[in-house]
Amino acid sequence: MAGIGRFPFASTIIIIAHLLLSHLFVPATSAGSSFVFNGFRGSNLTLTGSAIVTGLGALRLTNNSNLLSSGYTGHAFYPMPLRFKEPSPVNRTFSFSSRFVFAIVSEQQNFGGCGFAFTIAPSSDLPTAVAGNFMGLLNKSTDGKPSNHIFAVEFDTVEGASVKDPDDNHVGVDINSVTSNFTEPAAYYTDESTNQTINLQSGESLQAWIDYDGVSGFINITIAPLSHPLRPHRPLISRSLNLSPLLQEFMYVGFSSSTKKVFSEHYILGWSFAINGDAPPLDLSKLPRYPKIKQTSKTSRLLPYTSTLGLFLVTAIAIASFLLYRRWRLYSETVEEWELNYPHRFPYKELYRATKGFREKELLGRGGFGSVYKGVLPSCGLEVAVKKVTNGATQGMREFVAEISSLGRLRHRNLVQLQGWCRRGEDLLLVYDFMVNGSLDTFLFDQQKGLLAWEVRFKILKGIASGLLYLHEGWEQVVVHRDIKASNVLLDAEMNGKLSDFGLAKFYDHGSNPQTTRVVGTLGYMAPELSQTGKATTSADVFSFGALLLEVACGRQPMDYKKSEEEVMVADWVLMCWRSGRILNAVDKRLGMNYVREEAELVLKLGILCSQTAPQARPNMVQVVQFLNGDASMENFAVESVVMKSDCGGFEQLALAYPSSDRLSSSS
Ligand SMILES: *[C@@H]1O[C@H](CO)[C@@H](O)[C@H](O)[C@H]1NC(C)=O
Ligand SMILES: *[C@@H]1O[C@H](CO)[C@@H](O)[C@H](O)[C@H]1NC(C)=O
Ligand SMILES: *[C@@H]1O[C@H](CO)[C@@H](O)[C@H](O)[C@H]1NC(C)=O
Ligand SMILES: *[C@@H]1O[C@H](CO)[C@@H](O)[C@H](O)[C@H]1NC(C)=O
Ligand SMILES: *[C@@H]1O[C@H](CO)[C@@H](O)[C@H](O)[C@H]1NC(C)=O
Ligand SMILES: *[C@@H]1O[C@H](CO)[C@@H](O)[C@H](O)[C@H]1NC(C)=O
Ligand SMILES: *[C@@H]1O[C@H](CO)[C@@H](O)[C@H](O)[C@H]1NC(C)=O
Ligand SMILES: *[C@H]1O[C@@H](CO)[C@H](O)[C@@H](O)[C@@H]1NC(C)=O
Repeated sequence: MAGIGRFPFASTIIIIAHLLLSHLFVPATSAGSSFVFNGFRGSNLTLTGSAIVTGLGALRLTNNSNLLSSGYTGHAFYPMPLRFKEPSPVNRTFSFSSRFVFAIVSEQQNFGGCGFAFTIAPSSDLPTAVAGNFMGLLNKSTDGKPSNHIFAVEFDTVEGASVKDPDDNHVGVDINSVTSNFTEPAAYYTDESTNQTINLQSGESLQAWIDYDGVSGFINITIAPLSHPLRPHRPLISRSLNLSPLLQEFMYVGFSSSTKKVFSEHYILGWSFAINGDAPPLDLSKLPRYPKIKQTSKTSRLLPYTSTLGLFLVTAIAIASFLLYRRWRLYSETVEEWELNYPHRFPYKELYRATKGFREKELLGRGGFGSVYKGVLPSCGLEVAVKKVTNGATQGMREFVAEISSLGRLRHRNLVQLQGWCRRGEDLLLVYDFMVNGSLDTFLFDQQKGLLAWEVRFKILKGIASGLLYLHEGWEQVVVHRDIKASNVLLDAEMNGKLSDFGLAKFYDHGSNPQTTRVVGTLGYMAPELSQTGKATTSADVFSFGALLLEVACGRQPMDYKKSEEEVMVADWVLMCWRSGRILNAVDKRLGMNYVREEAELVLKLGILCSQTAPQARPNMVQVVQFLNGDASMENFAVESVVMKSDCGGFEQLALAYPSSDRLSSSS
């Protein structure tokens, strides 16, 4: 389009010059020297052989009938002869130009017969011509004779050895013979040097341009698919050719076609022609339709393709559905109605994305209640820890979600903030603020982390005490933590201690089988009365906090079987030191002298008080916080009054020891 539009002036001049030349040097040609058919409905072509005009207006030269093994021929000629030459004695040959759209629909792709030819012949009837390779143009005895006066441009789809065809998909120029004077494999040039192969019998519509210059004796033949409606710049065939001996003054122009053994339908859909001028353009939008696919025969022909294609499609669909299903599985969650009543609910998809699909790489740790993954919430970029609690039962989930979502309202600087929750089947996902410095136990026992200074330890303990006080006293409900231990104390960037996992222990109870109610907590932190009553109380939390106090001051776990017998239980050992008047011997040796004596003494003594066997003998969290802050004195407590399980003969006899604990004095 651009090429045409760019030089409208130049092309106008060329056209005018062309017209002038035609009229100056060429006498008026016979009537009908130019015509155009955009479809053939109601046309006046001379049809012979198997040629018909279909109901839709397509010119069908041959059908795919296989009744006659010798094949069929079909001819269609413009009804009137056209003058191709000046009358004798000048004899000058005229130029001609033709364009047409054709389609070859074969029963078997790449195996059709036999092609068709644009034909200029002395007669519109070729009764003695035969089918097959003779293309309905000639017969064996006439082939090659100059007396034929037959010119054809063949679109050949059969490699006829007898006629020296180069291949079964070529365009050739025939002069008085079906043995072509020159041929080219069917193709079109997309630019000056690049050609694109065309399959003549693909069943697709193809356009052809044939231009002969009678003055220079030059022929150009061009073909292109209809999807490329502009004539390619470079013709497929561009040769000098003297047609003057062949052409007579009056000749018929049309098409000839033949089939043999294998059958093709040869369609001409539109055609224009001009003597001494450019063939009028075809209105491609008006071209008739034709049956592209032969329902019965084509299915079998296409069977190998369709089955491959089908297999491919089925595979593709299967893969796609699998991916969709997997994606659905990954994200799916059946949100029950009740869940929507509780605040802080996260969509599973968001948590899945946040943790990169709960990747092992994002795993922060595994604990009694499940696995913890690091994540970044895609919606706000907040760093979070996602705890995945697999309970194995959905019962009790509702109560727990009720509790957990209300716990989301708890706010204290020494509690790890619960951002939200999500239930997915039997899994419960809890979203917490991410704590950069991890858990306290790693600082106490991981050598690589370096020594935790006393001030930091003391600050952490005071913080956890105040967080626990908030849980016990500071809220509308009493929240018992039930699993206070160093690994549940997390540290933020400023090394502030924050209690995590509050409320989880209770959930675990809810979900567990009622018949086998188990005592939750961690050995060494668990108050002795728990094994009897199984009841979680604030004083049990105080016991655990006592164990934490001792753990942090002594830098060792509450129970350590690697130690000598009297040192296995840290509380027993600290009490022993206290009773012998050298309580500071129990302080973490790694600290050397780098600790505050009064604070260390306070922590150790308070740890002992909290570790007493009788729950009522332990201070409550209000008192613990007061002691730690120096707001109250512990002087009322005497080492003599402390009774621990060791005083009554070890862990196993705990149950027996318990009733005798009533001799303990109350802390207040
Ligand atoms: C095909 O053409 C031949 C010759 O005109 C005719 O005898 C035959 O019935 C046609 N077959 C079909 C299927 O149209
Ligand atoms: C059809 O062609 C015949 C000659 O074969 C001619 O006599 C007749 O006038 C033509 N009819 C039309 C409508 O062109
Ligand atoms: C033109 O053709 C006729 C016969 O078709 C021939 O007799 C005559 O010599 C030719 N004229 C020229 C100039 O070739
Ligand atoms: C071939 O065509 C010529 C002329 O059209 C005819 O005389 C001859 O009988 C034909 N031969 C055969 C074998 O059909
Ligand atoms: C098309 O290009 C190929 C190489 O690119 C060449 O072998 C072939 O002959 C060309 N066909 C035509 C018709 O020019
Ligand atoms: C044939 O094509 C060439 C360019 O490839 C062009 O120069 C020439 O004019 C064309 N001749 C005809 C008769 O269209
Ligand atoms: C705690 O985390 C912060 C931030 O990542 C870091 O700068 C600091 O060194 C950490 N503290 C310790 C004791 O590792
Ligand atoms: C094609 O052209 C005609 C006339 O130009 C010759 O007489 C033939 O011999 C020629 N045929 C071939 C196959 O080149």
